[in-house]
Amino acid sequence: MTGWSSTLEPCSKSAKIPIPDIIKAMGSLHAFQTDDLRLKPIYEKVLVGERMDAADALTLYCTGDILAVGWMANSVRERMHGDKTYFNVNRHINPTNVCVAACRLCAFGRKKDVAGAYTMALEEAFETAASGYSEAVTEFHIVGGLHPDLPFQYFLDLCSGLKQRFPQVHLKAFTMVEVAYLARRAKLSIRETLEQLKASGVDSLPGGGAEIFADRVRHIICDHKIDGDQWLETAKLAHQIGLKSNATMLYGHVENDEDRVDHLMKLRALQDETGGFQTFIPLAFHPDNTALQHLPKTTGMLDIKQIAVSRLVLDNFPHVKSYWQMMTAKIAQISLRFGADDMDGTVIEEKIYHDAGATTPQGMRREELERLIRAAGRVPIERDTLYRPVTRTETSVTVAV
Ligand code: V47
Repeated sequence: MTGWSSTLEPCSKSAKIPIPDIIKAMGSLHAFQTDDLRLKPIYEKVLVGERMDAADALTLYCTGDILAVGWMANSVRERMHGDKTYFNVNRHINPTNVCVAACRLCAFGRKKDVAGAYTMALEEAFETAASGYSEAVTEFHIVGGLHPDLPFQYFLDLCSGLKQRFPQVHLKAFTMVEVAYLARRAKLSIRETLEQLKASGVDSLPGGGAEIFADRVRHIICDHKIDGDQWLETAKLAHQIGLKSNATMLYGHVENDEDRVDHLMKLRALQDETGGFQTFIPLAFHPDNTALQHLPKTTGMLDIKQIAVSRLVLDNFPHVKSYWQMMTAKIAQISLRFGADDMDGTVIEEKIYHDAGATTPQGMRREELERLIRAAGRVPIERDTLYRPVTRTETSVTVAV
């Protein structure tokens, strides 16, 4: 206990100690402990940096000892990033919610002539982009429905128009599902489609549309989307032409632990091959207003565990993001001690989760993100989409290259 008395003030003065110092002092006191003997060999692997296999991953999902899993994930996270915790100042743009797919998981997509369906004219999309610009955003995150009539040229013009107007903003645009659909409509190969999107200004791809790769699950939740292998193949092609991407996993619906493990293993195998993934983002299923609204919402325990298991299994992914919009700010903050090193960004206007019943705010100011990160005992680092630190002054935004 000598370490304790030398680093902490007596209780009566504890209110004056900054929260991060208290958390750090506690960290050094806690050795790994668990009553679940199945976790011991996994702990041995974590200590020496050995890769988890599928059986380990299943054990991590099955155990009730969330603190032991969190301890291991946190130690890996700290080995990789120390206290650094990333966020960015971004704006979501959803150019259309018209979608041919009718996925059961989704509350955002609409058929084109029904109430609530919208498609932005290009000028409208540029105005939407500009309305977040007062925050000096460094990223536009652009995703939308699979529109049956919009020509490929619309998307090329959207990206080149945004680049022309906002040259310093990174365009993280179009999921693998959208890319594959655009390719089909334009009668181009996936590679050609990606090359044209890149030439028009796309800088990287978001991680959406991955859902769960297992066919059995995909048939239930998103029957009309490309299958898991096609998603992975599209990501591989993107990486091959020099576009980084993220990857997601939608959990908390009809999948089981084996499906989740299969999903993580497939992503890890592709990452071994290409190294093109930056960030893994587990997405909690929001059932409201979807065809699966009879399903219960995910629990805090599952959300936290999903973050921790992802960090432990995806040893070749640089970052695990706890997307505050989807997790809630409170769970996202706690997950910074369970494996996550990124909270996503200011967002400004979120539609996909809010159509599905999310109760989080539409956006968050950068000061609030920083406050949450500091209160978790971590050091906030504003990043650009490629994880380069961003420096702000009253009048300028600089990215360290
Ligand atoms: O692909 C759709 C999911 C994704 C629901 O790359 C739903 O940085 C829960 O991918 N309940 C789009 N999830 C969002 C996405 C994303 C978000 C934040 C950051 C990044 C990134 C990517 O949202 C879809 C789908 O998996 N989704 N409907 C729903 N009802």
